[in-house]
Amino acid sequence: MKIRVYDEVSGHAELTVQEMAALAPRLVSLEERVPGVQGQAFELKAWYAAWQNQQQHRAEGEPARMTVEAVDEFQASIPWRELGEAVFLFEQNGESLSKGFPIRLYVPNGSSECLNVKSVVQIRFQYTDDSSQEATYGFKNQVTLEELKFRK
Ligand SMILES: Nc1nc2c(c(=O)[nH]1)N[C@H]1C(S)=C(S)[C@@H](COP(=O)(O)O)O[C@H]1N2
Ligand SMILES: [Mo]
Repeated sequence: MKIRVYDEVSGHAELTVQEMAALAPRLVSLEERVPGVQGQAFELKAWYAAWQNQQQHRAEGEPARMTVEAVDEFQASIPWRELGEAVFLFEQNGESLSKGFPIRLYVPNGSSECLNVKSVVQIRFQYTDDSSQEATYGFKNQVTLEELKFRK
């Protein structure tokens, strides 16, 4: 299963877990960031920098937000400033994830545990979005009862 990476400046790519992890300058033990949860992870921001370095067209500044989407269409859109300690978990006990495959985002000290998106298959780096907006999460295209009332 591949992970699609979209970048408003650099374009997009499809990477396997192994390809993603290989780009990371170093791996971290998840326990260091998320007490009680074991596994191998890589830091989002260091990964992003390494990935940008490979690109022909590089962004001039940092992204304003990152939006990730999962296999089950759960998604989270998170301001860059909230992602300082964010990591992607990709391996536990030397094996690919049994819960959260292919990779799982963890946002330590983020505004909500709900941002720890499992089974991420798409990552989007946005530069033009409003970074002052709060983080949001939930199922894509979920229609609230209130909205239904107004739909014809
Ligand atoms: N793909 C996916 N990731 C998800 C969710 C989900 O429904 N789908 N739920 C989120 C919410 S609301 C919470 S509180 C945490 C729960 O994490 P846990 O299953 O490890 O307890 O996962 C988050 N990640
Ligand atoms: Mo949640």
